[in-house]
Amino acid sequence: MRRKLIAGNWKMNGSLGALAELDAIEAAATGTPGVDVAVAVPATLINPAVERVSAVAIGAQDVHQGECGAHTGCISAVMVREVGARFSIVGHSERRADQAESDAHVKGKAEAARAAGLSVILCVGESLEDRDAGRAEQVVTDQLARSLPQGAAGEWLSVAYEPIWAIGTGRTPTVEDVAAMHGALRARLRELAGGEADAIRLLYGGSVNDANAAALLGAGDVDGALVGGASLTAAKFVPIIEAAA
Ligand code: G2H
Repeated sequence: MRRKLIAGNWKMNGSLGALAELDAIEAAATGTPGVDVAVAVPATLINPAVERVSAVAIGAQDVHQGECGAHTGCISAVMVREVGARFSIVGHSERRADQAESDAHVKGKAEAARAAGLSVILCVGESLEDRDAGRAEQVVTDQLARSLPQGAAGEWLSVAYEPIWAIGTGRTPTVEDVAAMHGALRARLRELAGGEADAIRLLYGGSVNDANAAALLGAGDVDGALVGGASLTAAKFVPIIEAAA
């Protein structure tokens, strides 16, 4: 009942010229009607990307938890929605680390995004230290509990499990480890979101590429992927979309 979602995250990469990659990504999205395709671009590229493609949902990589005010350099959910964004990532581990975002911040950002009419991809994930100490599931499900927005519902919320040690490193957990973590997240969602829990998509993120996508997407309770480096070009991203079909 949950449609697959393949979402790209361009991070601090891209330019007006790079938007040409979206043309072939859009063609792949049109050719795989059973898969939802999205790309989170830098804020400067949201509007030109929205004007270029329609079959690919264009989104933001972060929003501020407020609507407007004295927050130099920040961008609100209302602002990105006005220029055509359909969703925002919140709580990516790079922002949790670089901008010291807490779970409370992340929850506020998710709620602000929802209030502005955006869908949300909420990221959670453990460090290598947590994994090696055998506490990964506890850490990640606790992070989920603290950052889950009020009224969480499958219509607008996806949760991305991104082990920090797998991001941009070429390392991935085993398919069994991914399935176990997604099972733990689903169980915690059932406690937290009641009847909505089974409608919320669980994405895997961290070094997804064309070679490992089919196996990761085939793991239990994996409803899609959040893809960084391999989403920057259509040549690398389209095979991942096709693997989800
Ligand atoms: C994890 C992922 C995208 P990459 O950050 O969110 O990036 O696929 O480059 O590991």
